[in-house]
Amino acid sequence: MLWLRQLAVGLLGLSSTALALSIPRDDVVLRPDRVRRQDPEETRVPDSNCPNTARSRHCWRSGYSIETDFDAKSPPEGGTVTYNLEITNMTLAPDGKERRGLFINGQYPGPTIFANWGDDVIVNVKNSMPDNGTSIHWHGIRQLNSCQMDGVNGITQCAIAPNDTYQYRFKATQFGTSWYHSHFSVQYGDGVAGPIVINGPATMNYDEDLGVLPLTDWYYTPAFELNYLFLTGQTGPPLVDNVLVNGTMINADGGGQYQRIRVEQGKSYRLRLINMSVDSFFHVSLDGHPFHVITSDFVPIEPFETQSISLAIGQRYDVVFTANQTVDNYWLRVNFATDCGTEPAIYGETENVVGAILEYDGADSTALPTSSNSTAAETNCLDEMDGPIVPWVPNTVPEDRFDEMLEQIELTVNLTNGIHWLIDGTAMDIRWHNPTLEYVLDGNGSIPDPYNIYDMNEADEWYFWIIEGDQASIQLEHPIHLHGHDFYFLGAGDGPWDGTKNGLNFENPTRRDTAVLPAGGHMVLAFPADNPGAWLMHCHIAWHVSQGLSLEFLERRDEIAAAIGDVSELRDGCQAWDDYWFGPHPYEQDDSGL
Ligand SMILES: *[C@@H]1O[C@H](CO)[C@@H](O)[C@H](O)[C@H]1NC(C)=O
Ligand SMILES: *[C@@H]1O[C@H](CO)[C@@H](O)[C@H](O)[C@H]1NC(C)=O
Ligand SMILES: *[C@@H]1O[C@H](CO)[C@@H](O)[C@H](O)[C@H]1NC(C)=O
Ligand SMILES: *[C@@H]1O[C@H](CO)[C@@H](O)[C@H](O)[C@H]1NC(C)=O
Ligand SMILES: *[C@@H]1O[C@H](CO)[C@@H](O)[C@H](O)[C@H]1NC(C)=O
Ligand SMILES: *[C@@H]1O[C@H](CO)[C@@H](O)[C@H](O)[C@H]1NC(C)=O
Ligand SMILES: *[C@@H]1O[C@H](CO)[C@@H](O)[C@H](O)[C@H]1NC(C)=O
Ligand SMILES: *[C@@H]1O[C@H](CO)[C@@H](O)[C@H](O)[C@H]1NC(C)=O
Ligand SMILES: *[C@@H]1O[C@H](CO)[C@@H](O)[C@H](O)[C@H]1NC(C)=O
Ligand SMILES: [Cu+2]
Repeated sequence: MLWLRQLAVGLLGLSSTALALSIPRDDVVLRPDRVRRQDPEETRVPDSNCPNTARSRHCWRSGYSIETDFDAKSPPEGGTVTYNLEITNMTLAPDGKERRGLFINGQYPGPTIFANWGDDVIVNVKNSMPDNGTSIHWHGIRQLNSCQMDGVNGITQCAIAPNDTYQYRFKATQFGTSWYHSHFSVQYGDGVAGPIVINGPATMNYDEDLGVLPLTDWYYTPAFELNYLFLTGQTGPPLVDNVLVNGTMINADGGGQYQRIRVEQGKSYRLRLINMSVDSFFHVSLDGHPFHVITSDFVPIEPFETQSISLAIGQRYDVVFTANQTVDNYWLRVNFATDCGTEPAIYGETENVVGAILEYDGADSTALPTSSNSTAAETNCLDEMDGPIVPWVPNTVPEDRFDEMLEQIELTVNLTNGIHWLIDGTAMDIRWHNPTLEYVLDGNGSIPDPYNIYDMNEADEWYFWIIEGDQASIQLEHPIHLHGHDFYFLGAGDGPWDGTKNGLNFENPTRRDTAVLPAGGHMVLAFPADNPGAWLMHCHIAWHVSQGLSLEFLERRDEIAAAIGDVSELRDGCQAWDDYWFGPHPYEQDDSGL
């Protein structure tokens, strides 16, 4: 009905633009009245025979729809999609300036992996780099009973040796937008990353899907070099040279080019924003076009409207907007969050806009936009605050388990001999040839202390975690990402937790896989032990995870072998890695390994 209201306003104002654009459309927002939320029975029944079209995006197919709780119910039977990714050491110039990097299939970002909800996804990853191992993590993919496919070297597999191929097989149990990236030290900062799109239903209608718009901070110096200087305390966090939007941007000397996103006046579009940064927060806005936000990470949410959206590293938001302005070019602005990072040097001194160009059909396709910002540039490094992030399919976290199942995790930093982040006193430090899963499969209980293991042994029990940063030393926000689960985000705040449940939300809290731990503050997370495996939780600032900021949840250790089944890929991969690592490798591990 929202659209009808807009139509009425347009007609009353007799605005010619509004008239021209008023395509009749039922229910732009599928369920604007939150009242229905009070009837959980009604809203939870999946539609049966309802095709997914531009006017019925909430449908999927028989028995599955946006109302399906994808954690509780198996996904629809799907097909199989196969991709081959080959990582090579080569030179590219995404913003017009050449740099050596480690790129997938000769491009940056790597190819987008497309699948449908319920599909089996097979990805063959070949390591054609002469001098590094690798492993590819599928960010946000739940990997239900397939922990050996999570792609974390030293935890779920050995690093993939040069010339070796690892075959990843997993099911797309959720739908939406995500990305994949290397988990071999800071390698993804050198280019080993790409988008993932899993088609499924949506909480709002739109005419067309524009696809992914990954945002990346870009350094002209290789990430391994920058990381070493920071790790050893010789420099602070490296300064960003540029920001790439969908793998392209202009540079300070005028070379390179903007991504142009072409739209037709009157149509509505879905755009998938992904923060693939190493160390940068962004705020994204589109001049003259407010966003309706429809997902956070892989979780569909009640749509809310905003002029600007904040993305921490690893986070994704899918937005819908309507091309209802006059035919022209408009800036899509990517503002750097200067509160927790330094703006790329070139943009401080010039008037260049960091972002991309929305180009209407019929507009001058060589001109730059002259549009002005619809909102002031935000500079904070906090999670999105402009709208309530309310999952579409409601869930309740059992408050009565809180007191018994609560565990506190203390984050501190040690600045003697370089920089090390400590989790309950220990910086993470894994070995690429001894993954946690191998210890588990071998029944070897002597997992080293710096693997930072937190056991979760009781099947389907809810576990509650308070992560608290030492106030004296930690003046930075950390985007915390969990593998193997979406967590329920019960709350966060400045300073230490006050020891009470006041202010914590147990009733349909935000559910996602990445959230921000405020500087020197705390956050409270919960999730049930419903996926046996070894699951990494880490800060997604690549430098920080390299400096030890991570831990592992070892979930239902005794059930893992039976749950995950075939581990031949893991075993063969470890054999190949051992041959390489105890043979010809030129470099040593000098960080946490992740
Ligand atoms: C364009 O659409 C947005 C919602 O997407 C709405 O807020 C705005 O009023 C519309 N503008 C016109 C001129 O119709
Ligand atoms: C990439 O090539 C450069 C230059 O030959 C070399 O120094 C570097 O070690 C290589 N990196 C990897 C990961 O193979
Ligand atoms: C990976 O390759 C980079 C060069 O591209 C090098 O600096 C680094 O030391 C290598 N790391 C390992 C452990 O091979
Ligand atoms: C990888 O294969 C190439 C070509 O066969 C060979 O030259 C190179 O030595 C191999 N690298 C390793 C580490 O085995
Ligand atoms: C991003 O780039 C890819 C590959 O070039 C392209 O298919 C896609 O449409 C682009 N995304 C947008 C939003 O323009
Ligand atoms: C990406 O995440 C980083 C760190 O969380 C954040 O500083 C940056 O602003 C984010 N980028 C965008 C486009 O949101
Ligand atoms: C545009 O951005 C500038 C600088 O952030 C700000 O002063 C101005 O108020 C913004 N315009 C609107 C309409 O918010
Ligand atoms: C900090 O690191 C130094 C050097 O590695 C070590 O001697 C010291 O015990 C550490 N302090 C803490 C509190 O862990
Ligand atoms: C268990 O792992 C440790 C560390 O890798 C190793 O030294 C030990 O031999 C292993 N024990 C068994 C029984 O395999
Ligand atoms: Cu961090």
